Amino acid sequence: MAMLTFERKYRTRGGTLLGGDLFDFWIGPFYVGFFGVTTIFFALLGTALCVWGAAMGEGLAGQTWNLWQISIAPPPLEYGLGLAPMLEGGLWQAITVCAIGAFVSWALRQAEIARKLGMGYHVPVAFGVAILAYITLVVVRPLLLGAWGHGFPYGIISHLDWVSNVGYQYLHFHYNPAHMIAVSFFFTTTFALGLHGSLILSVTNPPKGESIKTSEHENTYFRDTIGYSIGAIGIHRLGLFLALNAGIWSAICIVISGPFWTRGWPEWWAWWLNLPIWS
Ligand code: 07D
Ligand code: U10
Repeated sequence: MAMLTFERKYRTRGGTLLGGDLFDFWIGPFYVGFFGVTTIFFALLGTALCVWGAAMGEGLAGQTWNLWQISIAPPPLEYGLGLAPMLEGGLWQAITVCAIGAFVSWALRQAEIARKLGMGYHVPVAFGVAILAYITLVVVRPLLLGAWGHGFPYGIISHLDWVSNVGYQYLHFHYNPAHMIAVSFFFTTTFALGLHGSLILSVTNPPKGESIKTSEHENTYFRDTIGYSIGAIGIHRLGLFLALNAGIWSAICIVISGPFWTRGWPEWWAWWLNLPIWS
């Protein structure tokens, strides 16, 4: 079915999660929906607050329009879990609300589109894991530590400084076992997509005059090379599994740093040296 014919066929009302027929229409190629409107609302408001903060001097070294230096900092730790004045972290709190509002709206819009198309919810679930990692950083961990000041600052260089500082607070973050697992999953994800992308291009993009190859070729290629092929649907299951675990273990690695482990991460491995088998 040609794309336009297909769109005409599926572009019917219904399947919305909230608001019924309200905003249940398309503008050009974009589905609007109730959550499309809330996405735009939160994204515009949050961006405007960032620009306002930059104008009011929330930079790394005072007022700046240098994109690298602009930074909206969370409140000082003294404010604990309370609301802070606008220019002392209140802005960061408002922007965090907008960011979560926009991300969650986006996920719900993905879910509505999936419902309209009669598809599974895999995409919004996957994006939900990214949102989970973000919320762990700026809501769950600060709540557990007792101050919004434990959130990371919204700036390009400043959030890198935060990662470095928080990392060294635990002496050597590479020794965080959950960080190890998260990193292993990130690397394995790129490995799997590298294999999959190259395999698909190698069979579907033949030189002029040659025919496209089949899934038999794909399976045989990997059986010949490593003795096993996971299959066409299998590689996508594996890819989703690896990618979701990368985000989940990232969230775990940061939420245990502080709330559940306060010493240096290298020290955590003392359990290994303390095993009775060595004595
Ligand atoms: C959080 C993103 C969610 C995104 C959402 C949507 C928009 C819209 C619009 C552009 C989870 C965003 C959308 C904004 C934009 C337009 C149009 C995804 C998230 C909702 N580390 N480390 C990680 C590595 C070290 C430290 C994670 C590697 C050092 C700390 C990952 C190395 C020390 C924290 C990771 C390394 C240290 C981390 C990040 C190597 C510092 C965290 C990925 C090779 C001295 C953070 C949950 C992530 C974390 C984190 C990788 C080194 C400290 C596993 C490869 C040793 C403090 N590190 N790290 O979270 O876990 O993805 O966050 O050395 O807080 Mg680390
Ligand atoms: C493609 C395709 C397509 C196909 C295809 C294929 C591409 C068209 C047609 C081809 C694809 C395939 C054949 C599949 C390819 C496979 C992959 C890409 C990889 C798959 C990988 C996985 C499934 C798993 C990946 C797992 C990961 C990333 C996590 C790994 C985690 C770790 C290594 C842990 C790291 C952390 C550590 C070490 C610290 C952790 C510490 C703790 C948890 C504490 C506890 C620790 C201990 C108890 C350790 C104690 C140690 C001990 C006991 C050691 C003992 C040692 C001894 C020697 C005895 O396109 O379609 O179809 O076919």
